[in-house]
Amino acid sequence: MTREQKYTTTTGILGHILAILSILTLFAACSEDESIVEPADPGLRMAVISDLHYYDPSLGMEGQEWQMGLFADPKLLTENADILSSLFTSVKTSDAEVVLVPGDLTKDGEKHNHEAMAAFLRSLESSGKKVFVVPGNHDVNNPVAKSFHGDPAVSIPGVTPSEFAQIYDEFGYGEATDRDPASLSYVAALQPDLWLIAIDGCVYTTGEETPPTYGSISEATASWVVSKLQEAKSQNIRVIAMMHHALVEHFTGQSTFPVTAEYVVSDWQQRASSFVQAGMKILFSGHFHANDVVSYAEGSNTLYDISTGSPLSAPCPWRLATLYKDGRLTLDTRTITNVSVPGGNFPRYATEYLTTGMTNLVAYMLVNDFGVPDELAGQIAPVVAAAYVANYAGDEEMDTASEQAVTMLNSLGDPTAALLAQLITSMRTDLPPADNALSITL
Ligand SMILES: [Ca+2]
Ligand SMILES: [Ca+2]
Repeated sequence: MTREQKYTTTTGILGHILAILSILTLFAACSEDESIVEPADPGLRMAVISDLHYYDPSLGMEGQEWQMGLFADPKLLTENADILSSLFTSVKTSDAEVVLVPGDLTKDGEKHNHEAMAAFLRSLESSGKKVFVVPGNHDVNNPVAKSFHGDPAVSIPGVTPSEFAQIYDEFGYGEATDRDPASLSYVAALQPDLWLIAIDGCVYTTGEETPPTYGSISEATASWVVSKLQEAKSQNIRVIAMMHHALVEHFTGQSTFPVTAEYVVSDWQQRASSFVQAGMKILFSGHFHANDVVSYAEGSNTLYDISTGSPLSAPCPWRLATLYKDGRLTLDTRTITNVSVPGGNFPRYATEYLTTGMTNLVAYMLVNDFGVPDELAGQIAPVVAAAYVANYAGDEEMDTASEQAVTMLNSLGDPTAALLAQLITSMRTDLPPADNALSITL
């Protein structure tokens, strides 16, 4: 072997050793990085669908009583089956792992419609979701559960509180780790370190002609909720709450205006105060059919009440909420768009339906319930209706027509007119945070 050959061979061996060393170093660096960087937290993905108000079209949609119902409560009941079918398809194909339904599963608590709703929810669970429900004011002991095959409408069976829990056994009641003896409230584990407290704030009276719209959390139920919040805190378990009625006012004076008071639970300040102090940070609600988020703070504790609108009221929304381990919660709003309607444009159809329906209803109420003269009622009803449409959609703002109407109403020197001016202003003044897309840290 010549000196030159020997040198080349040595360089070759050294080169190999160096190459192997650098590869080993690279591997070491990679494994070191993997041990430091934890996999990204995908968060718990939740779909929120509220105020579904299912009514099986085969129960009939004919007669004056049916039409009167649509007049008194202008939601898209006639189209409900197609709308809900579109909604369930979207939720099924979403990446949500959990589906929360904060009440009003049926039109008026009909047993037939509850059983059909349970079948829809079962199909969601078959697609891999976990569904949790809580009742709304329309769902239990409802005296107006009826079928509408022409006049008169005929009473059909409703459900008692225990029948409700039985029908929705797979959607919260059966999985509950604890149930409130005084109501249909329960606790279920969404993850080992995350509980859902489903609160039933509905009032089940019997013998009334119509079901109560207002809600109230009894002393017994409020104490039970607080004890569950304290238990969770002591075990370092995070909590999400849901309830049909709002726990916090969603616009200034909501609990004092005659037409909106029943959408926030009675004694809401007292209940919100005790829940926020016990550690509640987030509550999903429905009932008012509006997309809205408000916060309620006491000291360093803040609670967010996230209200989700109804698929049967424009803009026909549902939500996707993601909760991360670091306490971030992101909210994303979807709307139902692909429903076949006359004219072909479902979002426009839904908005026009709500605008027309609310205008007619508000005009009727102004004249008959508040003694407003016909001409003024005709002038103001479209402005109030537009305020509802804007409030339901969320992230609402004042517009010129509303400002002019408010100035005119305030110039009349009449208490009813002043109250209307206040209602329009409040419903068009969004309380922070944003309503449709946001990221908050709990
Ligand atoms: Ca807001
Ligand atoms: Ca709002």
